[in-house]
Order: sequence, then structure tokens, then C-alpha cells
Amino acid sequence: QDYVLIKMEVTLPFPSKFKVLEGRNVFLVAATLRPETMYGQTNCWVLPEGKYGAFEINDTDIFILTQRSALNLAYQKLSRVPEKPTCLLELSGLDLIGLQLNSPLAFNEVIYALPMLTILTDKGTGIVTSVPSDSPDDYMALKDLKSKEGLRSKFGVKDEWVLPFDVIPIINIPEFGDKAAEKVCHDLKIKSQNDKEKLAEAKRLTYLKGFTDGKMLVGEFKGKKVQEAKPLIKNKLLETGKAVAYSEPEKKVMSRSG
Ligand code: ZZB
Repeated sequence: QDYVLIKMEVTLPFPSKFKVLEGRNVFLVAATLRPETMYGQTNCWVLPEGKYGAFEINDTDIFILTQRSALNLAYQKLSRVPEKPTCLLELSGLDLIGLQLNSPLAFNEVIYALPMLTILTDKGTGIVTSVPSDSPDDYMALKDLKSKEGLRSKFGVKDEWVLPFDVIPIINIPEFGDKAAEKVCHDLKIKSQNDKEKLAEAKRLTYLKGFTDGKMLVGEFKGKKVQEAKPLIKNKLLETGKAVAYSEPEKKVMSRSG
């Protein structure tokens, strides 16, 4: 699977736990297959009990992601020491919640790292960027956090990291309108982010229709079809250094190489 890794820059000042990283450019790095949706980011997702690390990519850049993805990146020439990830700081998802981020193309100038309970640690980087207009999982997880005060207090999430962030229409799909994920979640009567079977169906539908029938409502390629805009936006992100390409090895290959 070929992902685009989005470099979401952690803004200054860093929280005290991150002081050893001062002087570097520090990024939470999210794997996505939908670079054309980056305009609509409202937050970033981390797994509260997930294990992450801050890894040296080169002399200036630090990526926060899972150990597993840092190793894969090292084999893809993205590590300061060739083929060896160097971890400067071990972190848990709880350490990341509330980090303030500046993410490429996002209309929101700052977004926050928030808890999502269904993140898989053996996929991508274990960090996910959230686009609730076009991703049913993101829509439901944001809805859960907004509507459940208990969920926010459980993870120390401040109201101002969540409540001001609304769904931003970025793509029109004739069948689903300008907020496809909201419409599909509503039509399938999805109750929460834990409604996994229905969410898988919602994701399948939104992917399919988004790709075949979607049209950009915003950005440099406004009016173009999603199919056309996707590679153009991907290349732009890669050329400007705001993202890097990442291939996920097959599961079998991974277990053989340890
Ligand atoms: C932004 C985005 C916008 C995404 C969208 C989807 C959609 P796939 O096909 O199963 O590989 N993702 C990435 N890593 C993880 C993880 N570790 N755990 C859970 N989810 C993860 O799915 C790739 C997508 O799954 C990625 O693309 C990411 O969310 C999420 F409008 O990034 B996406 C209809 C989907 N729309």
C-alpha cells in the first residue's frame, strides 16, 4: 500500500516532556490515501494507550510515530543513521493528546491531537489525520468527543480543542452532497466510533463514490474531479517537502524481517 505521510508540525512552545527536542522541527506524521482531503482537517488522532517515539529523520527533522513505521522508514532512506531508527524520546498516546499542530493545506491554522480508540498500531504510522467531511471514522470519533463530556474528561481533552471544530465541506459527491461522511453515517444509523461493521461499509461507500464521482469544492484544483486532483495535490505536497511517500510492506515480509 502506497501512503502519503503528512507532516503535521508541532508548534512552539513544546510541552515540558518534549524539551529534549527543542531546536528541531518536530512533526506528528499521519499516513493517508486521501491527500486531496487535507484542506478539511479538523484534528489529528492518536491511540491513548499506543506506544510512539520521536525519531531522527535527518539533522533537523523529528517524526513522532510508531517504532514499527520508523523501522520501515529507515529502510526507505528516511532515517539519520542509514537503515537504523534513532529514538530520542519514548512517548505514549496520552503524552500526545493536546499537542497543537500546524498541518499542510488545512484551512484551520491550528488543530489538536485527540484520542481515537480504534486506531490500529500495525497500520501506517499509528497517527491519523482527521477529515470528518469525507471519512466516516473521523466523523463519528469527532462526534463522540463533542457529545460526550465524560469521554473528554477521561482523556484530559479541553473543550477548546474540540468544540470549535466543525465539518468543512471540501468535496461534492452528487449522491451524498458536500458532507459525504455525515450523510452516510446518518443513513446507516451509525451510533458511535465503535460501530465497526457499519463504519467499514460507510468507508467503502465514501471511498468509492468519492473517487468516481467526487469534485473538489475548494483549493487550487477547485472544480476538478477528485481523480484528477488527487495526484496533483500529492505531488505538490511531496515537492514542497510537506509530505513524504511511504510504502507499507506486506504483513508476511514484515514478520520475516522481524
Ligand atoms: C485522511 C482521510 C480522509 C482518510 C478521508 C480517509 C478518508 P485503508 O484504505 O484502510 O488503508 N488510517 C491510516 N492509518 C490508520 C491507522 N493506523 N488506524 C486507523 N486508521 C488509519 O485506509 C487508509 C485510511 O485509514 C487513511 O486515509 C487514514 O484516514 C486511515 F476522507 O486519511 B485517511 C472514506 C475514507 N476517507
